[in-house]
Amino acid sequence: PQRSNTLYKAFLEGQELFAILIDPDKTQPKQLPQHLKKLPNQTTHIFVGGSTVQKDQTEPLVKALKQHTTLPVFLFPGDASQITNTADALLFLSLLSGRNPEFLIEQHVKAIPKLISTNLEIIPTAYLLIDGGIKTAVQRVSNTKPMAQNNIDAIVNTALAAEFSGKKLIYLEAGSGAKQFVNPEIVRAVSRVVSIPIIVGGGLRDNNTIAEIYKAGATMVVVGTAFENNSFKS
Ligand code: 1GP
Repeated sequence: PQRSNTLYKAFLEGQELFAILIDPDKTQPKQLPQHLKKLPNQTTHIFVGGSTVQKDQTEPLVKALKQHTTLPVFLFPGDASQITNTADALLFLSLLSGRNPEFLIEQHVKAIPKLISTNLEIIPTAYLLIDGGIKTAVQRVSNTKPMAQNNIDAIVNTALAAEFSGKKLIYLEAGSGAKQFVNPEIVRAVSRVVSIPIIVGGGLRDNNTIAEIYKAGATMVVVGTAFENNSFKS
């Protein structure tokens, strides 16, 4: 089979990418038209996903999104039940900061019946949970510990091990609603050694911080909570 990598190419083009994360657990399809009106101008992608999404919540939301926006819709799933062929791409996430086989390989195998003949563009993504100063949903649901922000060597080594294992993206995640976003120092250290693009999310609320994150070497940032509660400062 031929698999496309058209959407991945945008990550290699050097543009600053900006994703808004919509959690099907928090947003109903009928709220979308209003919701999308407040998308920041710089938005290039919509991510859909969450840690505690019920089985049939994702597909109706993605279908509604496709009616209201032409931005690419990427699945950012907490587990295999959140996969729907109605989106454009799938971040095939391995939680490499943790050692729970469920999120290293088990959910991936469970996803295959849905993916075997999919048109989704599948992007192998290393997902590293970094301590965001509060116990986040990812930590609770995945039953793994985040990496300490001051353990930069371990974070860098994990990111490089991910690249050498064939991952195409590194996602540095402080967790939704994090008090402390991923320190730009961490982004800088990772970007010095890896050659694949870096995504940063968790606790980002304003464009000044985001500018620092890009400057440190991130290709994409992801904003969820600040968009949901209308507190994002552009
Ligand atoms: C995406 O989980 C984050 O990586 C979103 O975090 O909700 O804190 O923006 P926020």
